[in-house]
Amino acid sequence: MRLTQTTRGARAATRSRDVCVFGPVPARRVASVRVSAAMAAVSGVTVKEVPTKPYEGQKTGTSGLRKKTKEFMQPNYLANWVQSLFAALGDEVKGKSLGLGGDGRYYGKEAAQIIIKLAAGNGFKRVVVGQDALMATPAASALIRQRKLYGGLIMSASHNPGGPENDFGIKFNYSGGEPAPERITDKIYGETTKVAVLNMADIPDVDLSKIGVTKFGDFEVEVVDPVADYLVVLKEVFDFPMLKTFLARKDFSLVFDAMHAVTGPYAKRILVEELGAPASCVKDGVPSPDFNGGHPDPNLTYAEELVKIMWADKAPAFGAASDGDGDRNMVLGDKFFVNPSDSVAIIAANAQACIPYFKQGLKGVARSMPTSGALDRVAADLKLPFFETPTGWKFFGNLMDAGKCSVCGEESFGTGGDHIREKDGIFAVLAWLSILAHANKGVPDGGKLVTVADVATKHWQKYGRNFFSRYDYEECASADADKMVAHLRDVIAKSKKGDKFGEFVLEKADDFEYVDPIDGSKASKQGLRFVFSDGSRIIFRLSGTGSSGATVRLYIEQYTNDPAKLQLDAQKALGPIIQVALEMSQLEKFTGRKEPTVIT
Ligand code: G16
Repeated sequence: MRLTQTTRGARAATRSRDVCVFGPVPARRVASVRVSAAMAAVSGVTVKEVPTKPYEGQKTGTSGLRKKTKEFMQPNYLANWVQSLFAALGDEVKGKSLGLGGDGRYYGKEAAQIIIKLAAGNGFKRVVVGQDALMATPAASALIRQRKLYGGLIMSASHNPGGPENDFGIKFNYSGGEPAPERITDKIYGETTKVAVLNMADIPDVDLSKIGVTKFGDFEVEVVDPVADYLVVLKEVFDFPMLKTFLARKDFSLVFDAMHAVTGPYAKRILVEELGAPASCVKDGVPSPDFNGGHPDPNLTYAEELVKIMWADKAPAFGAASDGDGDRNMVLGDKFFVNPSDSVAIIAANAQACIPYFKQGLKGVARSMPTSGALDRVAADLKLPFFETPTGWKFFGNLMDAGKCSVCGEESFGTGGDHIREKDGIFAVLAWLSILAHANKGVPDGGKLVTVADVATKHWQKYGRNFFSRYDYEECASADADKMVAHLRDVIAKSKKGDKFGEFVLEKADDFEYVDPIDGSKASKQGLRFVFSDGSRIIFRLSGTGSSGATVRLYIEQYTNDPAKLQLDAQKALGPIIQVALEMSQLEKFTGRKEPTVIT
């Protein structure tokens, strides 16, 4: 990047001391940009009114706006959305503090500078930003809560690949640290269709590589350690000394795959520096703008290097991976995959005994609709309030704020607790390590270690097993996917209780609708589901996180409590119901796809 005069000045100033102060910066003359002193949103900061025109399609998906990086890099594309957000929030942002960070992907640093200028131009008094514009999503949620910020912007397209040819994204989280609810995202979208002026503070770029405060009049930018606030929260949740003792066992070893994404620095700090694990346990721990050309999605397909390690002859006892922005997780044992739907159920079942933060017991639990019913059985056993929400972490926020949910999870490799308001990959790792540490308390080092597989098997023996699988058909033509959905709606309309689909007898078929028990808001068309008399389910949804085309998701679930079947391979156990799903949807006919892109 070529440095402008002012940028060089700013960099030199921030290098020389921790706090640098700029006076009002003289407004530059820019063609068609109006500079108005009356627009000084914060004292001492001049604001330029930059004319702009709306872009089509800036509608927020399951989690923020995700598009191709090149789309985001078009003139004012990002700025339009951010300005629309601030317009949707209105006057209440004036004088407030905004959090900012991202997963380190390509365009993040430039985007941060644009956001800082817009924040100052729209009346925020302070931006608290992670060093080098880095901040894992759960850490951003923790930062917002710890520092009582008005909210925060997270620059990430999560598990989607990064780089100039791939994806970028942005989302807003509110003061509780939770992703903005639909009533706000709908409002933002409305603003994007009419945005005409960007309020840009006329300030130089800020050096984000150095921790410290930079002041421009009454506006300030504080660059912070992206791990620190989050670590404080995690220490309140987990018993760090117990974990440290456990990780010191000679018969236990672990590997954490950061997938060249944001969790590398977190894993080094938490697992290595705090808990004493060897530095070599962190794989691919340096964040890279394009995730080293990889797809930072912690599943059996995209985390194949970790899978190889965990299925090798002398595999570590524990393996985990996290995604681009650190909110997803995959947990593995020695040659053992923990399905995310099982993972949240197992964490919930063991939370009170193993995790200090939950020692009074859980207030309730929740899962997204497509997630398997394993958690339901734990809730029934522990007599806990239970909630089934649409896909999207934002739906858990109200339940947590109302004190009705302590642990929640999704089949999409998301697990979390009410310590923050985002799903939390490192939380899941520490939760599993806590469960293992507890299970091995009486086992001498070098004795028969209770493994991840043992913990899961014990759980299935008690509750039965919900076999679960998800088939993803990525980047289908949107029109084809829409036709398949229309066909399935037709099947639902024509179906009735008692109809037979293969060997399965229909109990009900519907398009999932959710009424939030706290604020009464309604979310419709949240997935087409077929529920059968034995509790088996087939669900179809279109992903809301892709950046092009349509990703069809097919979720299949079947329960057994037959001890002889507990250890069956999930794909084998689910074979017949998968066939039923493919036939009823005519997926191949509509999409032309013979095989899924990813099987979980
Ligand atoms: C986001 C949401 C999750 C959701 C997931 C998948 O995760 O936060 O709640 O389950 O997308 O959504 P979809 O099935 O619509 O693609 P992330 O990790 O991508 O931010």
